[in-house]
Amino acid sequence: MNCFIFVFLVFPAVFSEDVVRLVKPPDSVHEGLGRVEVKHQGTWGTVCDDGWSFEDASVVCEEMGFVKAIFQANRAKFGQGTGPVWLSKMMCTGQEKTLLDCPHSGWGENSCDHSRDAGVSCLQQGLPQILEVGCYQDKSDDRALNKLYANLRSQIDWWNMRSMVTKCAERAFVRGYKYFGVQFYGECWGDDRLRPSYDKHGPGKGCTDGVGDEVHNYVYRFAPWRDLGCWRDVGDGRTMKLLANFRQKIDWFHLEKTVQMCYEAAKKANKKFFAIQFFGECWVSDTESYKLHGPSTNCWNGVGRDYDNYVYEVLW
Ligand SMILES: [Ca+2]
Repeated sequence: MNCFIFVFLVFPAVFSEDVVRLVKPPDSVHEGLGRVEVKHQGTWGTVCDDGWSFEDASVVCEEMGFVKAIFQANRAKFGQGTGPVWLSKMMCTGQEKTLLDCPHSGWGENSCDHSRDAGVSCLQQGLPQILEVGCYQDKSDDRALNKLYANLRSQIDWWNMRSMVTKCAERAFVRGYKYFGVQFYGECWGDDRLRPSYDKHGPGKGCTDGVGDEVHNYVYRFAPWRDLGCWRDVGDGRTMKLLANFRQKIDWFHLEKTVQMCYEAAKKANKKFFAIQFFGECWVSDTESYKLHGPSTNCWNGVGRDYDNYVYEVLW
């Protein structure tokens, strides 16, 4: 009896609480993208794209636990919802804890319909390291990378063109692309093949500041490893196994080349983790044994010193 009364009294309060959710389009394989919906007076409804800005999208992405917003979506890009269009003219500063803390035109106070439902695309996790591949020619009738996955030409920052690389990278990453190119200063070209033929028309000279011109892609790829940081090792009872020694090949101006060589050796040996110690030694393990003696602060950028492992995980 008591229990029945408890349920009866408490649940209406829970149901009437305002909350926010993301509704994925049915064909989407990614998390962190969808139509924004809010529940008010127990009924789910949508948000109008009138005044829908990057700051508004940022608040939604952060309250949903994602790293950051990639872009705000207008015009029901992620599908039309049903029920009331609850909110419009959102005016978040980007600092709010939830979309519900942002000023707006009033609950249900708008003349929008669902063709203007707002959405967001969020970055789920930090980007892997972005490696430069180089500048390559493209042809409009035979594309080197097969998909124009974002056209950001209206958002080019001409004083900071390299910022386009990050914008294209975020959008490539959520699509699962391993390679992408920045063309015509603001076009993001990608490819769903594991090893696309980005070089089919040969290298070119039409790139500046990390981006390509009308007929060039500045091509990038995501590093096939994840950075796991610096860990202490001891001379007696090693935490990993020495697989290869690249100390004779160290390029002191490009230590990332050692990371690349060790990655390739680890991949060939079918090892899950690899580490650079003493600037040029390549150590590997199948388990998280590298954690045994705890973290260290004694590494250089990406490589360990004499008794430290800078550890990476092989992703693919
Ligand atoms: Ca706004």
